[in-house]
Amino acid sequence: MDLNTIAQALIDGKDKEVRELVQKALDEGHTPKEILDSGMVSGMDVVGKRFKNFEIFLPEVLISARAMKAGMEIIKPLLVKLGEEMLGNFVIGTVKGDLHDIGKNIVAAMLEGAGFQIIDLGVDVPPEKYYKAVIDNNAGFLGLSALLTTTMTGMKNVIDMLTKNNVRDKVKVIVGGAPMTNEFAKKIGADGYAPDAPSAVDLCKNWATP
Ligand code: B1M
Repeated sequence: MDLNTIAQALIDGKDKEVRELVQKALDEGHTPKEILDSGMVSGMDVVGKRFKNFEIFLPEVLISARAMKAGMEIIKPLLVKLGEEMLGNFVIGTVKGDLHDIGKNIVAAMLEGAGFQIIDLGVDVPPEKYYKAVIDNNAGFLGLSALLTTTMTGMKNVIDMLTKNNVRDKVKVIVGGAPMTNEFAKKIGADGYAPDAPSAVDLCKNWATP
């Protein structure tokens, strides 16, 4: 089957259809990653562009986001199953003030698939909550996601909090999200930046097994 049909169903916000098509694609032998990249993420890209150009509005975006979630419910366990070894505890969340979690969830699922133990704090996470989770779980990795230019600046507050409490050198910090750049990551003192989920996995696996 053409994976564009999944993208189109997602654009149209048809969650039931997305779920059925994702299952059909798997049954036909497409890999979870192909379905994610060429079906769901490419559909969400179109939604993003249309939203940006004022061709669609928030309700449509939300409906597509719900369809994305429906597909992810099938894909996520399969991505997770691909991982074998455990590479360490990994705290992840979307920063304070930011409710976008689709990309963060994909990154978390792929990291889990790669073998990290994921502690997902969800969205709108304040610096204290990240800090506490790192300490409580003795985490070696921390992932910060932000999709808004107004919230990405909050990432520095999280890193500053780790530094202030003398744990900065015990945890590798990776940042990501659409507005992010390598330069910004360096400027705020993160250890690394990844533009997408597969690059995040490569980078963190390198840290875990140098
Ligand atoms: Co929002 N939104 N949104 N939105 N939204 C954007 C981000 C925006 C670019 C749209 C636009 O104007 N073109 C824009 C931000 C502009 C800016 O800041 N410069 C925007 C805005 C303005 C807003 C609101 C302010 C709108 C309003 O209310 N007026 C509002 C803010 C709410 C808040 O957070 N406080 C808002 C709300 C929403 C919805 C709730 C409707 C919904 C989110 C639903 C949800 O996440 N559960 C939503 C959506 C869906 C989008 C777009 C259309 C799609 C985002 C998405 O899911 N992309 C988005 C436009 C766009 O990005 N094209 C937009 C698909 C996802 C797979 O990609 O998240 O980039 P992405 O994740 C990638 C990489 O970035 C990377 O890997 C992922 C997978 O490859 N990555 C990481 C992400 N996190 C990472 C972490 C890592 C490493 C890599 O390490 C830890």
